[in-house]
Amino acid sequence: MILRLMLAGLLAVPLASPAPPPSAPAAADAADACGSPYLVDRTLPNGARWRLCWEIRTIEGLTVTRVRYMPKDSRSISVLRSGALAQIHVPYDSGEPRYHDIGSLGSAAVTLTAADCPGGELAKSKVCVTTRPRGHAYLKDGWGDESQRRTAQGQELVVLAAYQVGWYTYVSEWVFGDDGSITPRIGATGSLAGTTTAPKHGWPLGVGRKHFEESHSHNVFWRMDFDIEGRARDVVEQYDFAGNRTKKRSLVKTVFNRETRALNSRMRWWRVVDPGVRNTDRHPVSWEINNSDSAEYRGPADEAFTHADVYVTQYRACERLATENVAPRCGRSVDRYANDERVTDPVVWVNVGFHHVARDEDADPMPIHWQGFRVTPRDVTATNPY
Ligand SMILES: [Cu+2]
Repeated sequence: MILRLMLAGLLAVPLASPAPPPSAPAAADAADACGSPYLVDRTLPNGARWRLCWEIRTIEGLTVTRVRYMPKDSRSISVLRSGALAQIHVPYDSGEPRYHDIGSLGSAAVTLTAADCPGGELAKSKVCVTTRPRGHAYLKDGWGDESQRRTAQGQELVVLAAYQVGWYTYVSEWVFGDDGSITPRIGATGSLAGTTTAPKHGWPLGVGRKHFEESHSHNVFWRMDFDIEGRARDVVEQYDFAGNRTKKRSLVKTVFNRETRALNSRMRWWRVVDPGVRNTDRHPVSWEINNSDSAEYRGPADEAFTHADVYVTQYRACERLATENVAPRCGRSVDRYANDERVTDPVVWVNVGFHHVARDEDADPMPIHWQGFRVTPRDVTATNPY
């Protein structure tokens, strides 16, 4: 066990930071794996603490590793071994072009300024680490008794980088809430490509109706390598609630013991659970995955990677990108990775689509449009984490 942890630690050392000395303790903790400026250790006002390493990888760009969450007055729990973008697939509505924007994001990282990082710190001019308000954490009326009234404002930690890819500028955020949530999201801004097309594939921009800007999709894939207190025992489950057109709803659990692809469905969600890690009420600790905001783009047969919204695969180091994965002895796209192998160390791939129909407001500089998904703690703490 200790040897495996040591090996995992050595393999996960960020490319851009020095390796820990051989005598470093074998712990899957960010503080042992990286130092300034790659270490983020932030306690938010409610006492929630997040600790992680970041690195800018040549291929995937900003990657968070060894992510640990420490609820107030509680022990720390590791959540992710790593999280990164895994592809931005941009097919245009006329059928062409069809871009795969990730291949060397690291070299496309935009230099950030203080204006891009309000209240935060810039690292290497490429990564911003900051905190910001997230609105109400809770509000409970006192029913006329002010002493019973409860209200609190939430905060979140943000680690972000931006990339220039063609005309677009992508802002990639990893958001860690003081409620234990993780929200990976990406915003597209910069400029429209200026591609003209037939009216049925676009929308008229500018003066008159001579220029039709071509509509397109941004199909963004994230790769999430969950390790809840180490890689052992982690299981992915799918939850559905049967009873459509009746009064009742019944919970239906499907355990993914083998690699699989899954589709979004209105009440469906997934979770990564470790039955061996319990909260103080003895309930297994898990993180829920919710992908309800996707346009669910489905491409032709030769783009089978677009045919599912979530993929669960067995961990493999060479399976890094959802498409255009270049590695000997490894598949080329995520639909090929998910081939019924037994899953003992799950990696979850989340595909979130946004169909971009340009509008007059998208004139330069184009207002940012966001897409992402939510990862929420489920029974990590036995009670309200505030
Ligand atoms: Cu767009």
